[in-house]
Amino acid sequence: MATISRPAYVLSAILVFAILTFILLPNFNAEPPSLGTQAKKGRKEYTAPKQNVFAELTAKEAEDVNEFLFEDLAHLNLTKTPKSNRDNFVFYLETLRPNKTDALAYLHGSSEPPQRWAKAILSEYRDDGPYMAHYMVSLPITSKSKTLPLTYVFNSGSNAVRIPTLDFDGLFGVGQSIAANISDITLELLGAEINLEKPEAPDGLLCWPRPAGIERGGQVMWFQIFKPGIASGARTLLPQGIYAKVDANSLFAEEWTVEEYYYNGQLYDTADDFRAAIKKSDFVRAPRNDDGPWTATEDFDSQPDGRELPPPVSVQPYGPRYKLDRKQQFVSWFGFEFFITTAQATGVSLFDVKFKGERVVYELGLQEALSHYAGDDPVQGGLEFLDTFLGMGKLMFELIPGYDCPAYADFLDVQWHQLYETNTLPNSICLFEYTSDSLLSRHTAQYSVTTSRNTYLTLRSTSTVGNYDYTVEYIFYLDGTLEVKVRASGFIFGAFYSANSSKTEDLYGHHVNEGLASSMHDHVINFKADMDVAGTANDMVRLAIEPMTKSYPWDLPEIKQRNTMRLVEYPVTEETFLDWPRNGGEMYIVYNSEEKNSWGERKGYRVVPGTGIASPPHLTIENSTTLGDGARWAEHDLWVLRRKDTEPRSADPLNYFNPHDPIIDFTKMANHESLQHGEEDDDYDGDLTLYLNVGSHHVPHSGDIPNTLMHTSASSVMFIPHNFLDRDASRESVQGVRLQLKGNGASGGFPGDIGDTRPGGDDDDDDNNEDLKARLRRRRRATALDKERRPEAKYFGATYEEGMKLGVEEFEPVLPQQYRSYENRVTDLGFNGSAAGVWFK
Ligand SMILES: *[C@@H]1O[C@H](CO)[C@@H](O)[C@H](O)[C@H]1NC(C)=O
Ligand SMILES: *[C@@H]1O[C@H](CO)[C@@H](O)[C@H](O)[C@H]1NC(C)=O
Ligand SMILES: *[C@@H]1O[C@H](CO)[C@@H](O)[C@H](O)[C@H]1NC(C)=O
Ligand SMILES: *[C@@H]1O[C@H](CO)[C@@H](O)[C@H](O)[C@H]1NC(C)=O
Ligand SMILES: *[C@@H]1O[C@H](CO)[C@@H](O)[C@H](O)[C@H]1NC(C)=O
Ligand SMILES: *[C@@H]1O[C@H](CO)[C@@H](O)[C@H](O)[C@H]1NC(C)=O
Ligand SMILES: [Cu+2]
Repeated sequence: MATISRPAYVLSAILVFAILTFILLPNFNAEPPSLGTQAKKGRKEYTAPKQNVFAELTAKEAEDVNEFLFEDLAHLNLTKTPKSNRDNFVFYLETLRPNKTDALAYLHGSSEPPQRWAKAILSEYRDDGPYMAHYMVSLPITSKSKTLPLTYVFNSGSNAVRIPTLDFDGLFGVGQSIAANISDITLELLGAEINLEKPEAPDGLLCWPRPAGIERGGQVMWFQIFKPGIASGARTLLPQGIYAKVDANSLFAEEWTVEEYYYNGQLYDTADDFRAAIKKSDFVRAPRNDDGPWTATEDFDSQPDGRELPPPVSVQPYGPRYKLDRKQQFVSWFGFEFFITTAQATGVSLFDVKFKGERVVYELGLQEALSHYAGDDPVQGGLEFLDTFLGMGKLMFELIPGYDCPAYADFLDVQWHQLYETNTLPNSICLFEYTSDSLLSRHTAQYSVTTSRNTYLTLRSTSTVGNYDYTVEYIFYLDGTLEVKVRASGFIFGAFYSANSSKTEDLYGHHVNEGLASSMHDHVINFKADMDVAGTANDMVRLAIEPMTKSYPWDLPEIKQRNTMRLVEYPVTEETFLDWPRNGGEMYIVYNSEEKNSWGERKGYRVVPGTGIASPPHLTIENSTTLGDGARWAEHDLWVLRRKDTEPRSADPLNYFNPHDPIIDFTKMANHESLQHGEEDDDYDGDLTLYLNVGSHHVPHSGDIPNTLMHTSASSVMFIPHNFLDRDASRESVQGVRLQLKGNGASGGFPGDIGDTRPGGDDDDDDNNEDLKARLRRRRRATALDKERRPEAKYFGATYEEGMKLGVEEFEPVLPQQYRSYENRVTDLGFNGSAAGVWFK
């Protein structure tokens, strides 16, 4: 926790909690440790067909831009060593991704790569306070480079957002002062007092404000006392039930005053009123919420039957089947091809995702991760987080080989640039193939049985935002299906349980420990999917499955009317939301406007709730009091919009600060524009962008203690080929086996046998008859087989052979030697380095 320090001026929507463990990540220049198999080491170099025009800035580019800005924006008098937000400085740099038309002209045409631009976010002090201001700088830096205000990606009309404070430290000072001023009360009710010397001491107390403020011309904030937690940072399980409401309208934190206190369902105007009440005989104490073994994230000691053996794991003795260009971050796997890139706010995105040579999705990436709580206390009642504000990309820490991802996975480093430094997150994205325990297909016939393995490709990262670890993955299947999936784990943000039967805690969760209630909340995590199904000109339709009553001539005279069902197509003609239909009664399909498959059906991809606990959710709360217009995308499942270069994202991290007038207001994007194209008076080309949500309605129960589990928190959306090709694409790439049980006869031979009785037909040399000849060869073999009356196993795709050598590290990587980080820059939802800037001591 920060020490008490100078005043801070704080306005609306303030987050904070902090306790920052200082960094950092070691020795980035070290060779990545060798992971996985020998086979992987001997892999051939692979070069992407095109360069990655979406790639994050290199360290050199960032350095050049920093230098250039000092000259080009000399009037701002930028400093490398800011002392507060009164100084102007370059806060962070990242790639400004090229406009789609320019990128496509290069990727799918013969143009040169598009002009590369950096996006620079400066902390700028203006007359009415500090701002975060956005600029674009052309690359590479030469005498011709220029800096322009970056406004076109926002819809507020401005390139800047006012930051409500000069220095966030003041907040923490106030929290400490609150706790210190009522030490006698905290000792009496909680058995602890704040330790100003060592704020993180396990027997001390912490006091933070709830992130969202209450608007009242300025700022009112509720603070709550927490215990720090002993081992794993369990503090969000340790709210203490004493709250203080602070009038934070003054510029100077020293002038902030406590307006009232709240404990166990009672409000007290002053600390003395609170003291007096405690002394009365009718004072009712709530149970204490103390740390203890119950918050421990591991049980190292229990030995139930079976724990003496490790579980089965997956190995990859012959190396991967995908091709990876690490430099360009390009992947190719059984018809799928895509570029990977990252950003500090949003983590991993994919670009130009193709299947069998045709584009399916131009861009797929996280936009924002919202969690919104409800509760009958002043903190949980208004708690809400927008996690890109803290940095879903910046907080992507190193993955543990053998656990986060198979030991044989490829691991990629991520870089980001802030305050004139390049930070590297080692091994924070992994890529691997995995074979599911369940099949992709199987079929039993009279004399044969055939099975195909479901092997898929996963690209995974984990973002640790305060109490939660979010695992984000993109999964590719052999049939052309693409899935985006999010899982959450970690400590819930619990509510203090006051055991006051007349309070309404049961409305918001369950009692999960002596002094702790769970606190219901919605996780709504937004992704952009710029669909380009076989090209940019697309149509969205709802294909409904509807009951109907109809009379058929062939039914007469017995049946006059038959109750049955049918398909009805409803085109989506204007920008709108769609919610997942009840009973799965509609299919949402993106069709190409012209391209058809061989059967005359439009080439399409279906968008569908995927695997996980249930249909992905949208926000239950309507017109959220705290969110304003800051995250309207959360209110429905799926949105269909026109794609525009001026609307590249559904949200900006700085929406946190002015939710009632955000720099990206989604309502201005989803504004019912027509999606019809090819019309005379409109040059709209039919390019669609979808925004969709995953997440969960999280009602934590006793099984969320100590941590929420990934398997029950998972949710996903899938993109499934729908008449995209002429038949299932997985047949040509899948690995499996057919067992021929008995070769001859009317059915059940190898494909092509049936009805093909021409004897010796393979002496015909006509090339067109190659297929027939192959069938006959198979048939003769099958006949021979039949005579011997032995089943035959025939494999498609390669198989394992004898003589493999596997080291123990294929099963159990040598940890911690293979782990490069020695400290993680996890925050307890702290402001430092958030989109709002850094603290200055
Ligand atoms: C520019 O910055 C320097 C050093 O930070 C400071 O001494 C000087 O007063 C500043 N000038 C202006 C015009 O802000
Ligand atoms: C992208 O397109 C917008 C709108 O046409 C334009 O204002 C902007 O300058 C373009 N950006 C780049 C990087 O070319
Ligand atoms: C704590 O008490 C001191 C001394 O009375 C007072 O000046 C200060 O404002 C109090 N702090 C808060 C946050 O109320
Ligand atoms: C319990 O809470 C209710 C309102 O939430 C309050 O009126 C009542 O006084 C509380 N009871 C005690 C014993 O604090
Ligand atoms: C939310 O706002 C919309 C539009 O103003 C309104 O129609 C709806 O009734 C509101 N819902 C609630 C619960 O306030
Ligand atoms: C905040 O972040 C900056 C930049 O990374 C760092 O230098 C500073 O020490 C951090 N402050 C705290 C209180 O952790
Ligand atoms: Cu949750």
